[in-house]
Formats: sequence, C-alpha cells, structure tokens
Amino acid sequence: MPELREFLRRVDELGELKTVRNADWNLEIGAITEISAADPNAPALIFDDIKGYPKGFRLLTNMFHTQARTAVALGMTPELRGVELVRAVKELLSTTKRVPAVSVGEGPLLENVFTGAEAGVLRFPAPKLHREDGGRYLGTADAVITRDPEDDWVNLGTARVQILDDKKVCLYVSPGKQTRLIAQKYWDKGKNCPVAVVCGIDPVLFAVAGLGLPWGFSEYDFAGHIQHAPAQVVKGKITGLPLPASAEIVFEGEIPPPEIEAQMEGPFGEWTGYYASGTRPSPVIRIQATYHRNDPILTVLPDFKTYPLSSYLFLIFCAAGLWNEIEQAGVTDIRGVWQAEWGARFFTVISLKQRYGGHARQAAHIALGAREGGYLGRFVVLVDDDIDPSNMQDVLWAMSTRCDPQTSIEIASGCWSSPIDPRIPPAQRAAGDFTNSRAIIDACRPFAWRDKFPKVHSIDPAYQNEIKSKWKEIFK
Ligand SMILES: Cc1cc2nc3c(=O)[nH]c(=O)nc-3n(C[C@H](O)[C@H](O)[C@H](O)COP(=O)(O)O)c2cc1C
Ligand SMILES: [Mn+2]
Repeated sequence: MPELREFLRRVDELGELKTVRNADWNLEIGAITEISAADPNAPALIFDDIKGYPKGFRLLTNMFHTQARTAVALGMTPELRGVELVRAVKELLSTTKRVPAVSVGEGPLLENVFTGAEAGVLRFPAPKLHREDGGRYLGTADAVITRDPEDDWVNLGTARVQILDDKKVCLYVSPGKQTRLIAQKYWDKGKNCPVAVVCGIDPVLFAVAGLGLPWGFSEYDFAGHIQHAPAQVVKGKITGLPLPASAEIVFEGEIPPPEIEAQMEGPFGEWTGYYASGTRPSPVIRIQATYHRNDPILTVLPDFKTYPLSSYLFLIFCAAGLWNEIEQAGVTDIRGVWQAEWGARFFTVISLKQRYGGHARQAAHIALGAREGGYLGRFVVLVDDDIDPSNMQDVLWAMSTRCDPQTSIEIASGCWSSPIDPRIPPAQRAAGDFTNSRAIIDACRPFAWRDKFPKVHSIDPAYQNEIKSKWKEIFK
C-alpha cells in the first residue's frame, strides 16, 4: 500500500469514507469522532472546511477503526478478520527483511516548503480533542524521525506532539524509547537533536513507527518490507533527515537539551480512556521548516473511553508480535492471539491446543516476560483451541465455565508497565515506580482430566447448514 491518498480511495470504494464540513478544530472534531467511534463499523472521517482554515486543509480520523480498513492499509484483502488477520501480520513480522529507503529528488511533500520566518505549525488545523486536554495536538498519528549520531541509522517513533505556539511544540516520549535514547546522545554532548515529524502520514509508515524494532533497525527499512517496495524519501532542507516523499505534512527543527529548555506537556486523553500521565516538563522542538502537499491531510488518532481502542492497527500488530514471541520461545500449537477491543494490551487472549500438562501456563508466562508483548498488560486469558480468541462471547463463556478461580488464576508482580497505566497508586507513581501486577486466567480445560470434562453441546456445522436450507424463510 503506497500513499495515504491511495488508501483513502480504496476505503471510499468500500463505502467506508465520509466527509464532514464546517467543524471546529476546538472540541467539535474530537466530539464528532468520539460519537461516531462508538459504532464498531464507523467510517473513516475526512474533515474539510475546518473553521478558520482554508478549504482543502483536511484532517482524517477513524483511519483504522475497522478490521477491513486495517487489512487494506497493509495491502491485504478486506475480508480478513480476527485471528486470520493477526496470522497474516504475524507472517509479515516473522519474515523480516530490510528494504532500505531510496532517495528521490522530488516528491509531492515539496509542493509547499516554508523555512525561516515563514515556517510555522499554526497553518495546520491541529485539533483540541478532549475538553481537558492541555492544548492542541498536531501529532497523534505521526512519526518522529531522528538519526543516531554514532551508528548513523534513522529511527521513526510515534509520540504525541502538542502545539505551544507557531514556532514551538513539545512532545511526550517515554523513558527507554529509541527516539529518546537517540536525542539523549546529542544532549549528552550539549547539542540540539535534529528532528523531523511527519503528521500527515502514509498508513504503513504509521504502522511501523508504533512498533518496537531492534536497536539499529530503521523503521523505513521495515516499511519497505511490509509494503514490498522501498520507501521513497527526500532530503530535509534543514536537518538532512530523510523525509517521506509522499507525506502530507512534515516539520523540521531541533530539540534542545531539556536542561536548556523544557515545557509542560499534557494532559492528553489517552487510549486507556484516562488522563493518567498528567503533565510533566517535556522536551520541545524549535520549528525551522514546514512542508506540506497541496490540500494536505493531517492524520489524527484520538482515543476515547466509549471505544478506547480507536485503532485495530496496533491491536493486531501487538497480538501478532506476541504470537511470534511465544513461538520463538519454543511453545508450539498456538492457534491464535488477540487483544480485546475494550482493553487492548491490558487484556490478551491466547488460544492453544494443549499437548502436555503445563503447556498453557508456559504460553502465558512467556506473554508476561516477552519484550514487546509483556509491556503494559494486566490480564492474560488462556483458552482451548475450540475457542475463538477474537470472539469475546466465546472467551467469557470459557472463563465462566472452565476456570476455577482458586486454582486457575495466577498473579505476577513487578511487571513492566507505564506512566499511562491508570491503576498505578499515587504513592507508587510519585516514587517513579511504574510496575504493575498481572493475572493469568487459565480458562482451558485442566489437561490431566480434559477427556472427562463435560461435553460441549452445540449444533454441528453440517446439521446447521441442513436446517438452514430446509427452513430458508426463517433464517433469511
Ligand atoms: C498511536 C500511538 C501513539 C503513541 N504515543 C506515544 C507517545 O506519546 N509517547 C511515547 O513515548 N510512545 C508513544 N507510542 C508508543 C511508541 O510509538 C512505540 O513504543 C514505538 O515503538 C516507539 O518507537 P521508538 O522506540 O523507535 O522511538 C504511541 C504509539 C502509538 C501507536
Ligand atoms: Mn525504533
């Protein structure tokens, strides 16, 4: 899948694109998106004629709200669903090759370039999404581009970007993220870190910028692998960083060491449905250049309590990555991994065909200890292979009927969480301890007496079809 605009054409063909006119960036775009997002089949929304902005300066929300759109964005067939979609992404992730970006002289991104006094971010209709947000966010569905000054590779990571004024933004980058580790290398030498931020972004680049790749593995190279074609880049005029040639909106600048300048970032309504990370002094970017295509599209990914997971993209990548991590640890017969729409990484389900006593628990323990899959979780539910892990009705039935709380629930503590975990107690938060506990809920039939477990009664598919065709009028 190449450009955002091509993706939108395909989404439109599926009948999943709607245009909204005359909305205000101040709360209305957020509210319209929040109300529409309560419907699991909500279309992608293109906002145009945004109050105070020229016609054509557009904004996109609900990009990956359905599994069909997520599949299309990844160049897959829109019919893929649930575990099958996770399996396809898992294949992509496990056959990783580096496909380096290629430099091109020209690209639509260069249609409008502003440097020096002309550069500024208020020309874009950045929304204030939720009432108590600390301000307008230009970067939500974005990628922050930096270059490692020692090993000379280019990193892309998604991090939220809040506007301070026309020439300055601040960003929230969690400890340990590569974007932060790279910036720190410049800061340690007393230098400013050169940076570019893409905030009107192609779907695949957005997908990979949110992934945890190994140190030294450029997300550009990974995007090339996923889209089966190298990413095309143009050279940034200020930083020399490679910018995606078909991006909608990019700005360049530098991040001074936080000892020199830091500003309060947040609060921001997070994907958990809470304002958990609050406000804290954060690095700023001094803007030096802005780029945009004609009639640019700002990509926006707001999160809401009514449907906290406003993106299937990350749910599916996360589940696929965890599935690979479990298999790489040598645990076989995993039939599917899923993360609940209403809990995302806090609620993981693993379905497997049990082969020996302890098999299911092994899978769960790896889920807790895995580098990516083990981050920011809470519940890991184990189910047998007759349960579809992406079907919460099935999963709750298995939990209700196969799990004995006293013997089937296991608790682990001191696990890797994050400041955005709303359940970190205040004193622990103040002490900078962002660990939490996890429950493994074993909802598999106990292996030793699985054959004595009461038989399931449900209609078999063949008889079901026979009855359906015999009584067609009833089952229309
Ligand atoms: C939609 C979305 C928003 C995110 N926002 C942030 C953020 O504001 N700050 C942050 O540190 N990580 C955020 N993340 C997680 C990082 O993008 C993710 O951990 C990524 O692997 C970081 O890449 P890096 O290690 O190359 O910097 C977000 C991820 C997604 C998908
Ligand atoms: Mn990275």
